[in-house]
Amino acid sequence: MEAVNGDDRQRVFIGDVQGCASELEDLLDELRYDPQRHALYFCGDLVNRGPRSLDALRLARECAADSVLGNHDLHLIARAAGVRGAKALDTIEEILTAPDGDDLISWLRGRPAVIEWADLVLVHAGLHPTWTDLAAVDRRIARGVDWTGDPMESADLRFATTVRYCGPQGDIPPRDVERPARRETRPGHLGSIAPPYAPWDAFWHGPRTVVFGHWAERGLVRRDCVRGLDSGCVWGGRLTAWIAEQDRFVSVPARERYQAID
Ligand SMILES: [Mn+2]
Repeated sequence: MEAVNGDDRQRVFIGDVQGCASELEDLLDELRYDPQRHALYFCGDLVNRGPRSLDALRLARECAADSVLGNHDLHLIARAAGVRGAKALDTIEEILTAPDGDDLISWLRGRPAVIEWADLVLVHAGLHPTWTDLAAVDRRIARGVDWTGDPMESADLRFATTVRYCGPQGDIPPRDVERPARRETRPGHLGSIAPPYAPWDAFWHGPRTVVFGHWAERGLVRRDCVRGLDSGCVWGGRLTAWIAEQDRFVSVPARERYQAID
């Protein structure tokens, strides 16, 4: 196996956990997770909507995993900072009151928006078509985000953690542009949005492979230089891992449908 950054462990990427810690335990069992052999990376959104967000965060830390920031992680950080109120489907109160809550939230706050290797890029939602120097983007985010305010005020961070469709210059479709209805989206299907808009990865041409999550309605994505891992565990789908060195998906079913798709 080729050594990556002096580390010969296999890189295992895990899709959106969203508090589904039981399924994360099942998935680690299924992978025969071994910290000597596997380096774990999460696609972001470790927390919220699912039943065990606190345990999901603790387990990620026990595994010495890394993660990129997701929109739900940012929501937790903003709630902890007192700049946002609770949303109806939030399941993160237990983190805000836990004895190790501050420590877990400050760990999350230190996660980057993008992690990159010579052959791969990890981001929660997607990459802006005009981003060429990702390290510079990440530095700009790290410098620019005011963590005492709402981190979503950073346009770069908002894009990386929320984009689904965009135009060739990264413009987000106006609200009145028709998007494919959920019932019309199928796993792996790109969606029939009107040009110039398209799923963000239509503008990604490699050569590196981008690993992302965030888009449960679209489901698993396996295209040239793109791997999408959000298979909707919290919605009653599956929790999916992708082993980079084997180009192999491993997944386990949700034990329950924790949230109904509206
Ligand atoms: Mn998300």
